[in-house]
Amino acid sequence: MDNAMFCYQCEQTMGGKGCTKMGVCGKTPEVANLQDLLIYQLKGIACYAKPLIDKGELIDKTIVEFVENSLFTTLTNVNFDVEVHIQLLKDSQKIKEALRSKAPKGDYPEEAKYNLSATKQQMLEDAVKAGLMYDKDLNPDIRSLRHTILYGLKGISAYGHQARFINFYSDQVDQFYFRALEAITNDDVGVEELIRWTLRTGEIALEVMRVLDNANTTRYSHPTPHNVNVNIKKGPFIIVSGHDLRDLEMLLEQTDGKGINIYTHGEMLPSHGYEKLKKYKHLVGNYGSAWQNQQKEFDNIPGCILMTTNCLMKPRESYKDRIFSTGVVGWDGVIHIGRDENGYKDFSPVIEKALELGGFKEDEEEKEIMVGFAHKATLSHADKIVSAVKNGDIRHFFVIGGCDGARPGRNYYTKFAEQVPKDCIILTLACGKYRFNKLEFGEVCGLPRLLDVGQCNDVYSAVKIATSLADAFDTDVNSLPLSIVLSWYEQKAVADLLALLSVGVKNMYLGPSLPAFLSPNVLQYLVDTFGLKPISTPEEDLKSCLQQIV
Ligand code: SF4
Ligand code: SF3
Repeated sequence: MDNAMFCYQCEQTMGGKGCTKMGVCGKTPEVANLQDLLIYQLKGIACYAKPLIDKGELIDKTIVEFVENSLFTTLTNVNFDVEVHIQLLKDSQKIKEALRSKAPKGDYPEEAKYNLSATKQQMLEDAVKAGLMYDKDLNPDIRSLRHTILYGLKGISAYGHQARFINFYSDQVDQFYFRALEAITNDDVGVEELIRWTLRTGEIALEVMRVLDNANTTRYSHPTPHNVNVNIKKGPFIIVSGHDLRDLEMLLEQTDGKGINIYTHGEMLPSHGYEKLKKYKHLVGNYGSAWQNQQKEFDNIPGCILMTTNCLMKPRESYKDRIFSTGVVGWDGVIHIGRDENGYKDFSPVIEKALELGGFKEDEEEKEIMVGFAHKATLSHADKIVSAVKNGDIRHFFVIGGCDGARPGRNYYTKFAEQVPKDCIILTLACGKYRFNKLEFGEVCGLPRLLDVGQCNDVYSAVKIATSLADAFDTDVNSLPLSIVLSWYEQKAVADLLALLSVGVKNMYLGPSLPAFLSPNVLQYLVDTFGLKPISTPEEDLKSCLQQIV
């Protein structure tokens, strides 16, 4: 077995084409190939589930959960642990056999008929035929659309997983996993149908974000503006990264009164806006910046880190003994905190380690940034915003958001935000905000010029804000004085982009580079239909946004 692999699902893919020897993210060929085989198995499962769904059967939620978690496991920077993948593959075979025995007899694709081999070595040999590029003769546009849908599904699974953890889900989303996986396996589904499936993936992405918004706001109440200290405080601490608010809540409960400070990191920053999380006094602030700086920021720190969803990078030896994973996240040799059948997690190992490490020795002077401008908080100012736009006091809105990443070209987003004129408002979301969220933007018409809408899943909030403003102006989203400038890195951003396209948003800017999995024709379709533009320079793009006809 050689060490070949092929993965091009994220923005940092090698040479802008594909990782073939080792993932830039640290994914080994072994894990990459097992992930290919796992997706192959999920497709097989979907082929048996689809006719059952067509007959009106509801697929068992344990199977839905398995498919959702498996998709999420293969998302960039989530799980690098070989054993986890082997176990998922074994479980997939059991599920496949159970569905096969229930499904109507017929001619099913190879993905369905395949039976998992017994050993890891054999699995890796079988994985060759599950490779993304295995069928050399496949029409490149079909391949591109199939992969776009697959990556959109991975993003959806991340949000679905988060919502399901607090018992919120949607049957529509749950069925879509199977329907879409079947559609991208079915050779009878051609380019035009796949385009429809791609847009449908966007609709479902928006739906799962709506479910997650409902889950988070029901459980933790609607975010409200809140100042967050971004400097450190004396004492033992735990840094919580990722997106999962329930993990943070459990950790806050378990550390209450123990003299441990909790800091958010990366995408956990917006959690400070939720009433039922910010009530904990030991949620003291936000540490560091976006995911790609973690190896430097976690180096030798005298405290613990908990990674709840993504984005995990290869832990350095200097902190491998104090970083913990939970949920679907994993790395060989990193302690994983599991859950019991009720979803309860015991974070004692993290807490004990944090106390043992002792924490920071000194307080730093406080520096605050503001979060908490999700749809409810922002739209509570709708009247003011509408009249300020009508009076010409607010000229334009910019949504600058998405994933952060390591490429030097990403300072485009900092420069863009810096150059936004003073009579314009910036809405931001996801970890791309760390490119500029510690800069001073001041106010316009009594509102902060930088409004932090939330995590990447809060694209739902941005859509809600935009559509409500469009209603107030009696127009459509594309006629608002609003421009969207996206940065992408992993597959949740693919789901976000498809969600925005599915509601008809046009003329978005996308960077820092375009996805390698878009074929020239598929890209052209997106340009022609949606006016999607690659970013150029902040000056040029800003100029053309402001020239946009209102
Ligand atoms: Fe490469 Fe990204 Fe795939 Fe990792 S996830 S192997 S960096 S394309
Ligand atoms: Fe960031 Fe991974 Fe995508 Fe949720 S945490 S946006 S990159």
